[in-house]
Amino acid sequence: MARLKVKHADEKEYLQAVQEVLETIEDVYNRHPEFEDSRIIERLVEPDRIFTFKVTWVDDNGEIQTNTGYRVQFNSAIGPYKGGLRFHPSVNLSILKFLGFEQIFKNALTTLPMGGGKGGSDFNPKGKSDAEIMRFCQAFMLELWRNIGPDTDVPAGDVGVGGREIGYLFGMYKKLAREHTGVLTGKGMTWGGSLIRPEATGFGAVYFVQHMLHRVDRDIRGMKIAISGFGNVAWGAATKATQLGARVIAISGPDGAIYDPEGMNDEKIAYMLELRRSNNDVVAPFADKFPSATFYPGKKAWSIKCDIAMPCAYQNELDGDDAKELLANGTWCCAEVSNMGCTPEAIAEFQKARILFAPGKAVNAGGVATSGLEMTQNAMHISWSAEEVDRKLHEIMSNIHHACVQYGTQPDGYVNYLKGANVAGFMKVATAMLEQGVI
Ligand code: 2IT
Repeated sequence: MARLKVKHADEKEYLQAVQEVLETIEDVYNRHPEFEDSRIIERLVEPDRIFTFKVTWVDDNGEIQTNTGYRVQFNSAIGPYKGGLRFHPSVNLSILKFLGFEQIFKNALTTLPMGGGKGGSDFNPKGKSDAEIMRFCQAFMLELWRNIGPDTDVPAGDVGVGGREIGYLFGMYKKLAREHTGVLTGKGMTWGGSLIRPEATGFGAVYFVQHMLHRVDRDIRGMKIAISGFGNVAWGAATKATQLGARVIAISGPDGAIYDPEGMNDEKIAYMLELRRSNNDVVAPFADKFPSATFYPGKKAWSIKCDIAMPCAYQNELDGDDAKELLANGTWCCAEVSNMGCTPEAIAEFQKARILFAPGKAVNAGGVATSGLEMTQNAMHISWSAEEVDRKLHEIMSNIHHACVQYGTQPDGYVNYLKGANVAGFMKVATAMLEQGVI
């Protein structure tokens, strides 16, 4: 860690992600001298390779715009590189390396054969027209296509990249490579996409929460849930939680939080999607449309009293002070759905209070797991029914929960899900690296 801090002093998100994993796997690592002999940690924290490229495109005013594109191919010990693309102005190498590093363990937890990768651009989709989004995606793929492939590296969506963007990216890949293969996941349903993939991250997260609750003889029905964000992941989580009888009383955006004591319903959930599609990145209009809702400018969802908190937006969106506020309000479960949504201080608060806390790489793994199922269907040239995919997703989330409990149960019975997820993911990847020799 000390060496990494010197080498990558300015990559704070990457250092945070590595530190969290190393701290939690320490005792297991020390029980396996063969890992140390093979320098597994030193090899694991270094990406296999990183591509950085220029993306130039012309906006609707005829102005030439330049962005930076990236793909981090982090680790392929257990399968082809797999992970999303993030389009957001904050994107830089530190963020993509943290996401790629997390993805290695998350993908291992799914039990499917997928390595870890991540990519994206500092392109800001906010306020862009559909034509501009298309031209940007095409220019991005013009560079990326030579480095990806259905058995090499399979990107998907992440923040700022949804079905529309995957469509434009896929169209350009197909034109350049002259092949129609499963090179991306999150595709449209008529051209190779998997049913349930759009819902999968949020649905899987709620299935995971159900398992956590059932273990302590509780049920999600009637629980008050605060969700942050209003994108694809928040939408899926709100949909499933509402279906199961929970009350989603808060959502949020960069502009503030919405509190709706009546909870979500089909109409409100559909409106979340509409707000997202408008590309304005504001949640305030929700309160204009629904009289039961109030908008709190500049507030986070964590200021609202709830049983269960589900961060569904960005890294470090829930800090130590937010955790204290939630705990003071009686929150007894936090399921991180965003990648690294909680700061180390927040996690420490939750664990000190002995409440249920599970990390993103376990809770949100249903998204990439269903991407894995999309790859399987593409490779077999078939498509499964929604029921079939949902059943498999259920089973995967149940297995991940089981692995967390197996590796994370403390002597006093408290389940440290963070440790459980990291150890389970690490053991699989480290063993695969050992067996494949020094490469
Ligand atoms: O963080 C994630 O796991 C994703 N953005 C989904 C990745 C994928 O390949 O489906």
